[in-house]
Amino acid sequence: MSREYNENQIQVLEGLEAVRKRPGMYIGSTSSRGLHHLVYEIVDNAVDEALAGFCSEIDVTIEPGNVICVRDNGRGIPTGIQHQKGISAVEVVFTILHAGGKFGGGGYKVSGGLHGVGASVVNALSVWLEVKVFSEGNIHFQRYENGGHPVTPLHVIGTTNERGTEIRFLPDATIFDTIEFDYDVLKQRLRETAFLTKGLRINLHDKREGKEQSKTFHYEGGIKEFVTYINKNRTALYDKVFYAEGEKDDVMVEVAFQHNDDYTENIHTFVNNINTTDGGTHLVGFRSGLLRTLNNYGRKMGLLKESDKNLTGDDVREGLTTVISVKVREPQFEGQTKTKLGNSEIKGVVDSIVSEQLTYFLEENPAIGKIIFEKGLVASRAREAAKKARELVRRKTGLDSSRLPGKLQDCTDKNPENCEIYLVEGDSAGGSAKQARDPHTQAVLPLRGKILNVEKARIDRILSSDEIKNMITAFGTGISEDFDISKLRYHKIVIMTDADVDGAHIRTLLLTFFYRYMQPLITEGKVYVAQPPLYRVEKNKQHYYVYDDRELEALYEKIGRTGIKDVQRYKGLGEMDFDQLRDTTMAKENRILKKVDLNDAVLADEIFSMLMGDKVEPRRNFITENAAYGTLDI
Ligand code: TTJ
Repeated sequence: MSREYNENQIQVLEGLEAVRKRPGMYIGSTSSRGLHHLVYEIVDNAVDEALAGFCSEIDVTIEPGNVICVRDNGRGIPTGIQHQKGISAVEVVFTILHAGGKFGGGGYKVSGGLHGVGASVVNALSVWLEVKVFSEGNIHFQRYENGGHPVTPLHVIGTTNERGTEIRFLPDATIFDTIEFDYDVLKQRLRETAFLTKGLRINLHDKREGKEQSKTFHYEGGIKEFVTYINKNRTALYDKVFYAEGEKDDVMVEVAFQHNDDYTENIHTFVNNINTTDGGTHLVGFRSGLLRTLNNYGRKMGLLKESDKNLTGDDVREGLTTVISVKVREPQFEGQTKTKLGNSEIKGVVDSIVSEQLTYFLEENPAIGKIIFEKGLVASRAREAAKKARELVRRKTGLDSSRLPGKLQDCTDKNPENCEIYLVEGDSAGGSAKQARDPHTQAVLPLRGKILNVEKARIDRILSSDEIKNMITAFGTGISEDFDISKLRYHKIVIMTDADVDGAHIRTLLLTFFYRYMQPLITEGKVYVAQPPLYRVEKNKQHYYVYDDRELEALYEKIGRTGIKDVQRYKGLGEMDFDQLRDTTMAKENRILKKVDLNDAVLADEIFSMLMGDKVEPRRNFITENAAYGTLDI
């Protein structure tokens, strides 16, 4: 069914070729992360149809062979000929760059956002892609191969009484580092998408052999349920979740929050469903509306005396979990990672919607008003005390000085760009690491046991922990407001813990600490996790290192089960000889380092609050669930 190419189509194919030449420019990277972006690109189109009010359900399936299928029950991509190009609208969507937004009929398009580069980019990066449109009684079909070349025209292949669009594609393994999809990564993202689009049902299925599972996300309460979800392993201070919704000057605003008894703030902000991890004007508007309204309320109710100072923003945000979602017609994203909302008009809109509806909420729920305000008052007093303690600690320990911790085995190279610091669990592993390292560029800092639970402690206690003080002085950066990444003494911070539950705990604690108090370390990609092997297998004088149980099975398949001389299972780093540790985990030529991103840290924080929090039930559930998948070694 091939067809002659006209000039238009040749241009089109050149466009898609450009995507294949520089995929990173379009989807961020060709790592596993970029791979998963392909799915979001496609799903976002269906979400747009849901936001427009014409789609209630989306199915996302990982099929055997890592083929992705996305199906919605919307109106279907238009199948008629587009006069401008002389090809069908479907073909335009899949072969012309940046054609994503053309058929949306206005609206607040998700697919025009951050990586909203459109379905044609997915097509360009696929071995093959098939589209089916179910509309007006017919099933329309087209297939593309080899990076977006149509191999059939759009044609009718049958009749139907369903409506919707279905896309199936196989990512190109010559472009991506891996085409193995991670169910949990998609699960996390699709859950978030469902929270942000209330009423929308999203079903995720894994149909790969041995991995069969599925999950449905459907939240009638939208971001209100998102807040409940974030707080589920924490102890909420009151049972309602504040929720405000409004539209002003063509901007749609939704805000939900609830306080818990922790000391940290959890805030997630979104613009057109895109996670704005650097905040921006919507966040600023929320903060000012919240603070002014609470102080007005405190004055009015006599909770603040005439001589008392107003609460500060920090006071009212202690233990506050918030989700903000705004829909903006022409969002401007700023900052290096383009994850900060710049539109100045949004601040006032969010401020006024929050203050108006919060004033009303506090009047209706005076008991909650009192709890919130009193939490702020306690925080305010504690903050004053902590400030004094912190100044004292700073002076006593010389956190700002260049005196390095005694436990640190520093490297000799003083250029931070060449230097790495290994954070190692326990003194004995620290000893092996010291012998295994390259002393020119690799420093080792042993950490003793569990580090402090930073979710449950204010800054004064955090700063009195030796392990934390050692890290701060070794890094040279300071902490929280004083944090300065330009002073970082090592450009790689490598967490190296045992491959067991305790190791996982310590890793989680460290990530949580970095996430809460040294976040730029994570956003600027300075933190890594070392991957020590779990087994050493010896056969015929050859040895093999294996990183998990699945790999061990695969190795047995490959080399055969007979004649294996020795299988050593490393319980901890300390059991490895230093040369084994060097060859497998520390030497730059061989080692595998996993770079930590903000998603990992947020997840760590979530897992952490569950493992370490006050509630027993979620902890037990987590441990049993994960023990079944073998990710936790219990
Ligand atoms: C646009 O306006 C006219 C009616 O159809 C609208 C439309 O394009 N709807 C639409 C597109 N629904 N679903 C899609 C879609 C779904 C997936 C999974 C992938 C893509 C590229 C589009």
